[in-house]
Amino acid sequence: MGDERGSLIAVERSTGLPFEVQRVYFIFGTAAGVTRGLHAHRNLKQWVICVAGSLTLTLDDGQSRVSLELGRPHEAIEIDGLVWREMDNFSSDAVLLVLASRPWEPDDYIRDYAAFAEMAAR
Ligand code: T46
Repeated sequence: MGDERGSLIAVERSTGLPFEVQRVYFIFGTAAGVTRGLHAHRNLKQWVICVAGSLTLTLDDGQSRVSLELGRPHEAIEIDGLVWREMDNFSSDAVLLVLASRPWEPDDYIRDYAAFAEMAAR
């Protein structure tokens, strides 16, 4: 919804968001060379939107891995189900906006790749 003043992007159920948002967070100021994520979730749906800068998001469902170059604020990546995620190659101006279906629940994280792979194989 851009005009001569700049751009505005709205996200709501009617534009395709498939869950009720219970939490919003954003990631910025990540130093060069840092890898974030390195975990999966048991019960969480998320939309991730790179609203500024760029980064690489790698998703792994236990069968295959795909690396996505994020850098377009009008695109959202949905992460749903048992998916291992890693983020790296952050540009210094990168801002990642995340809309989440659940409050922050530390017990929902699976931080051990072998445990994740075993769960994903079931
Ligand atoms: C994910 C990827 C895309 C909170 O206190 N509340 C929150 O809602 C979150 C997300 C984090 N935190 C605390 C926990 C840690 O002390 O913030 C610190 C950094 O979190 P974390 O190391 O989990 O950040 P990332 O970038 O590795 O992962 C995050 C999300 O945690 C995760 O759910 O899918 O971004």
